[in-house]
Amino acid sequence: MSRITTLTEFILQNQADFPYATGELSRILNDIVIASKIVSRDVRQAGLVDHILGAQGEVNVQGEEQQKLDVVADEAFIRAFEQGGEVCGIASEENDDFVAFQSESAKNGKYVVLFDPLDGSSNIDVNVSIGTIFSIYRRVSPVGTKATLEDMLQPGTQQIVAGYVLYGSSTMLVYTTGNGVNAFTLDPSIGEFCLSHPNMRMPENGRLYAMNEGNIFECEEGLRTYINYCQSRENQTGMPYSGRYIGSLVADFHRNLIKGGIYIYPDVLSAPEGKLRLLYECNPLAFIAEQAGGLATTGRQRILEIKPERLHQRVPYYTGSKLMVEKAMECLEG
Ligand code: P6P
Repeated sequence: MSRITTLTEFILQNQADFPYATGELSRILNDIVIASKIVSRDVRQAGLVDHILGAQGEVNVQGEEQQKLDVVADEAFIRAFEQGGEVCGIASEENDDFVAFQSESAKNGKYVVLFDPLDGSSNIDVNVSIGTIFSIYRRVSPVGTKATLEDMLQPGTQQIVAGYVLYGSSTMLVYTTGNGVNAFTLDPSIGEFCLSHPNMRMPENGRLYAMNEGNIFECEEGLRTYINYCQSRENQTGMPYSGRYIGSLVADFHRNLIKGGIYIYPDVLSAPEGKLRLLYECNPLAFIAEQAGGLATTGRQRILEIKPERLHQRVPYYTGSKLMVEKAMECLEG
């Protein structure tokens, strides 16, 4: 039986990835591990514990009905970062504005974390996989002061760490520090995330495309051309691709990371800038995609190079296998 490497051991073994960080980033990653285990426990109980299942009755900044688990997950991550002492502030999908932590120790934190605590939460009540997505940046404001909006509005190329937690048939944590992508599966019997997919590589090509085709008549002609290509025998497989759309970004992304594929959420009439949020959905997954050999663009521009202007800014999103994203971009160019 091969030796088990826990995430905690892996982080310590690879602390050299952050030579300047003297353990601070490792502690933030462990904050994420703790919060992920709490959320995983609550997600697994969602169908059993009435007080969690169902809508919170509130509407978040996105205009989406907030699910109680959204709130639970948001609070779990915020609490972990605030108590961990290395993070000076956060931005989250569930909070209208960013949060600058008030304690003196937090003001001395050198990092900010942007996250979507529970993406795909509309799937909670139907027991479909959901996920947490996170990005860690070094602050640009002076240490010792409160975090600022500028700390949050950095291009994705400035990310130090990015990752996601997938609450699926198993709970997995996948992350990159810019030295490749590694995935860990939670073993509930010992309560540890264990290295299960070292040095992940996204297949250069694939035959799975993920898009809400209900939008097909609301998107641009070039995208319809690409979808027709996927459904034809003209593609490199000589057979129609398979459509696989879970309606949960993290689950669709993770499948494509392993099997190859493309995920598309374009700008459509009902969402002229696209639906997905740049800071805490598109950027972290783009960092992972590129680190695994894939691509992430707006269909025309590299996601990581976009200079953010607003906290909840949305962008069109094409991400996945390199050759599939390139073909989609070629079709969009007409
Ligand atoms: P639609 C979930 O709300 C989400 O942000 C992603 O996880 C998912 O891929 C997408 O929106 C689904 O959106 O419009 O197809 O229901």
